[in-house]
Amino acid sequence: MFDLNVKGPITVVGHDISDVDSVASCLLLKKYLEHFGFEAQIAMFSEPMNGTFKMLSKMGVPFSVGVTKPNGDEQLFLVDHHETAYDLKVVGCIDHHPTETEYDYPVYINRKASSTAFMILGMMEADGVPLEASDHAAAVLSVYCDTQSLKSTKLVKTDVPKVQEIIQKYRLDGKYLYEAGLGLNDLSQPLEALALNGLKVFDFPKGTVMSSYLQADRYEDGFVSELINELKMQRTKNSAAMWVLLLHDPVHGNTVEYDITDEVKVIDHGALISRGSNVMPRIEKLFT
Ligand SMILES: [Mn+2]
Repeated sequence: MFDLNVKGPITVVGHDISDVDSVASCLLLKKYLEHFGFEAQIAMFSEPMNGTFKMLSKMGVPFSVGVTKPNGDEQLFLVDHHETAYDLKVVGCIDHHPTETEYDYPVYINRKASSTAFMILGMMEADGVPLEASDHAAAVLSVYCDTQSLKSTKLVKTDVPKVQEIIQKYRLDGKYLYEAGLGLNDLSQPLEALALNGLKVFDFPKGTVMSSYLQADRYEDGFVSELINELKMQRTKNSAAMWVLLLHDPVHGNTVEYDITDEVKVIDHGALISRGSNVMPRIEKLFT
């Protein structure tokens, strides 16, 4: 185990708007610290990212914690980030976003890894901490979520055989891992919730533009027309000049854009594109 000289409780914390990797890292590190006799608790200083607890629970890792304000005397152990926005003492950090800056925390581990939780799982194994199926499930889910289902350049390729071995050994749901990792929406949710997914409001000089998006691997025609009708209504209700809907398909690599005004203009991009860099600059010009 790393050399940690701390008295009193240690507060393990992920980054703000915690994602699956942050929460999984908290769970694993807490267990690790407790195994070696430390008192540890998990804190969350801001709401987690939408769906984080739900995804973990679907993988057999039921956990949730409420948002609290720091009281000032916490001793923080940062996971999945290396700098805290809070004015609190930091006693340790384990992260996978390597930086040029060196931090003088008593424990500072920051190297390339498929996910922070997967790195902590490896440390636990190496140090003989007893592990359960749920620890493996949390770590593997965090890899999928952090690497867009093993596709992004963040993936450390040598981790893949071990990830696959864990999936087989613990009979994890590979299909769910894949969908969760790509951030695919569950299209059986109520239409209004789907219509407002990823909502952003842009106040341009010549009018307000609202935008939402979905991610799925297929969209039925009937579903798309119902969705557009809902958004026509939402546009009127919110007095927006335009509603930009993006239907992303990360599996086949395509985005279809619907520019909804009194008419609907459809643009099939033929590639997976980004709202921030590919769509909004063009829309902004129309309303400036
Ligand atoms: Mn991460």
